Amino acid sequence: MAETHLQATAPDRGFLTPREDYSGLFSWIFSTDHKRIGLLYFWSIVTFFLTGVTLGLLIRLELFLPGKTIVEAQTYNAMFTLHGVIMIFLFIIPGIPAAFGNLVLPIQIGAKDVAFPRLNLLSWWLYAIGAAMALGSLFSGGGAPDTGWTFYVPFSVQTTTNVSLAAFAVFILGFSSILTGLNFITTIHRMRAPGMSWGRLPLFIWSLYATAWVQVLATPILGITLALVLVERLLGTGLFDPTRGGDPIMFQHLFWIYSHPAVYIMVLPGMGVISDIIPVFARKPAFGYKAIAVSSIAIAAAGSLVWGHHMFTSGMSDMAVLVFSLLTFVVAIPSAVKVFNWVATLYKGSISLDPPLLFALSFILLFAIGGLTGLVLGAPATDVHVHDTHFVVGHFHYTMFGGTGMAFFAAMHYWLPKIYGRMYNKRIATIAWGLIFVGFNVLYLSMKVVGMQGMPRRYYDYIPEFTRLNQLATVGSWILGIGVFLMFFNLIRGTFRGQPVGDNPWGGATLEWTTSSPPPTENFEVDPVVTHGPYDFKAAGIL
Ligand code: HEM
Ligand SMILES: [Cu+2]
Repeated sequence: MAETHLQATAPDRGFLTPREDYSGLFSWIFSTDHKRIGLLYFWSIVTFFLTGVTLGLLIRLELFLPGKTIVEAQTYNAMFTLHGVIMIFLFIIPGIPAAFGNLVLPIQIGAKDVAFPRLNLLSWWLYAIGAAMALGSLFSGGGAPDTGWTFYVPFSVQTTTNVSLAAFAVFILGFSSILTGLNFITTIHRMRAPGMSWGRLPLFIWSLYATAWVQVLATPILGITLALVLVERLLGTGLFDPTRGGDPIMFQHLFWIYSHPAVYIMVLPGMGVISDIIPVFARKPAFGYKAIAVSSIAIAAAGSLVWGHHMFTSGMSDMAVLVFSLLTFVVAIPSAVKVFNWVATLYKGSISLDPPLLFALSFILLFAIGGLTGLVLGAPATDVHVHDTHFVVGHFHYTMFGGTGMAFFAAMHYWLPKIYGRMYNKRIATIAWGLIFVGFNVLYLSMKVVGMQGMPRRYYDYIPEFTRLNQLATVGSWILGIGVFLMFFNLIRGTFRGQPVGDNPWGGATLEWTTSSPPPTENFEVDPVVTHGPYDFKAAGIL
């Protein structure tokens, strides 16, 4: 179907055409156009993601055999710390909201830009500065941080490595996240086009809205917590030191009060992407629009109350363990509501298996596996067995990479043709998807099994009995790695040389498909008036 919409001539370059006030690089890093800022985010996030992937491949290479394979233990500790910090704070948290939220949110609601364009640019600058500091922590001070991305005390206070700079970097990155959230909340409230009622918001916008509230309310807690670690390191305040009346468990509470909700900052926008993509490729209105929209808010609210499930083995009262476990299971309900509604949307749909849908379907399957293994961790009795093993590493890669990562890939295959006006090679995209899907499961399923057998995480070495499964995982990481690099190669080639596409290559009914590809600087030639819902293909004249 899509090919029939392709146009023969090269696209008008829209907002990508350099403007007069600045030229070259400056026309990007000083731009207040939300689409340019979105692309700045996108390409910087992709760069960090590929760096993180390379580190992941190196971690797996070291674990190919017991004992030393390629690096010393201290280097290994630095590698998984940097891998975690990059993947969490530089890729998965800002990934979808900052890159794709900026690219499409204003267009989807019919606005010319976000509410505070300069603040938006500041957010990106803070992201870039924070990222530079995080990378700088490798080469300065007492050497690369070795605490893992969670910065647990007392180790993070005692280690002589450069934790202070890394913690400060995360503090700065938090500001970036908060400013993006504030901008989106205001934009969604104040800038919708005539006719764009709350009941007509695309589900991606609903998910960004729920996410933005978590960003604004929860991120300051992380900032304060890491600032306290910094103060403790510099001044020895003793807040977390029991010999001075402090409490290391308090750090864990504070850290997870942010970092569990952060899981929803990561995954809700991903769910929004999936909710937008499935109706388009099933050529059916979203089943249960209201339930999907409300479940985003329910997940954000309930998900903010479950942080204690990270601390079942840290020493909490039995009553606290019981309550946190129960609440954890409650979050499964709105998550399942979404999955059921996606599947119901696909049911009897006229399905085209284009690359965005392939990634969306992988999201559903892999995220479901991640969620179900999450219940194993949410039940205290089974958590005691697998806590801090590779089972946990398998679980969170299934949710974060299998979930949000796949949604990020789905989003870029869905929206980049709109932004650049050109299409990548769909066959190569499908092959890359296949490699990613197979490699992913070989890698992380092996980790889960070896974790259940008792292999702890964050360990440099292991007993010979675990060798087979570790080798299998490492081979999986190669397949996955090849798939990832092939995917980006194809995408980059497509943005420069791909076939020009028309305004609406997929046949979507949301507003971004009514403007040209690439969109003009102010998004629409004629201010849009919204007359139908986001998945009403009939009213949009597409079906
Ligand atoms: C090719 C891709 C990847 C590979 C091969 C890989 C591999 C690994 C391995 C082996 C570990 C375990 C280290 C340990 O606990 O001993 C790990 C940890 C981790 N990974 Fe990945 N990973 C990949 C992608 C990702 C992605 C996309 C994300 C985020 C969405 C991610 C987030 C994390 C985090 C947060 C940790 C924990 C680090 C820590 O314990 O401090 N990884 N990864
Ligand atoms: Cu959690």
